Amino acid sequence: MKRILFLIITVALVVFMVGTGFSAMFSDIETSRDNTVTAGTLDLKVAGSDDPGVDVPVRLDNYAPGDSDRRCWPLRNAGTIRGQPWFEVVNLVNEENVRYEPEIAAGDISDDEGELGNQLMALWVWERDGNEFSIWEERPLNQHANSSFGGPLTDHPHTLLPVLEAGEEVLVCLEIRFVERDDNNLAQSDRVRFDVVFHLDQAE
Ligand SMILES: [Ca+2]
Ligand SMILES: [Ca+2]
Ligand SMILES: [Ca+2]
Repeated sequence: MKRILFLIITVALVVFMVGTGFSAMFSDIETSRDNTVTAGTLDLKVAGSDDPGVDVPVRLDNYAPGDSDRRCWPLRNAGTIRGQPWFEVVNLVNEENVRYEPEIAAGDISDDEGELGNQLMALWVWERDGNEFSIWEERPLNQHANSSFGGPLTDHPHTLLPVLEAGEEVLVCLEIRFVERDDNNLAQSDRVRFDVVFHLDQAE
């Protein structure tokens, strides 16, 4: 009985081997060699620079009611993959400097806080190829503090900055207008400081 079982298994094995390629028929093989995966790069340059060497274009001195100026930051994707730029305004501080006689006469009673940031109207735009798009409506500079702009998840996403392909650039500009109003004297010699932090995030 064992012998018959052994014979059956042997015959079955031979039939299986012949049926699955142990026979000497025609065949062919090719190899795709050196497959690799390499990570791309995402590298933001602001006016061609990286931290801590990024330019500070907003240095408006002796600003007076009626003055208006626009300063721009060129943002470039120096990496190899596409990225979504956005930015935020942080560390905004209203400095009083000295309270001069006209400020006191106008009713400035706060020694530790300036009034200029409320009298400057600020407007963010982006420019490319001679076209200009508003990023956020004109508002007092103080209202831009601790806000983010231009990205799909930012506080003010109503106009997105354009996605930057590798090597592409966009100009982000801030227009600052010193409005004329009755209480301008409160802001004599005052100074507003702020930082603008630019981001570039990987885009779809
Ligand atoms: Ca960089
Ligand atoms: Ca004050
Ligand atoms: Ca003041």
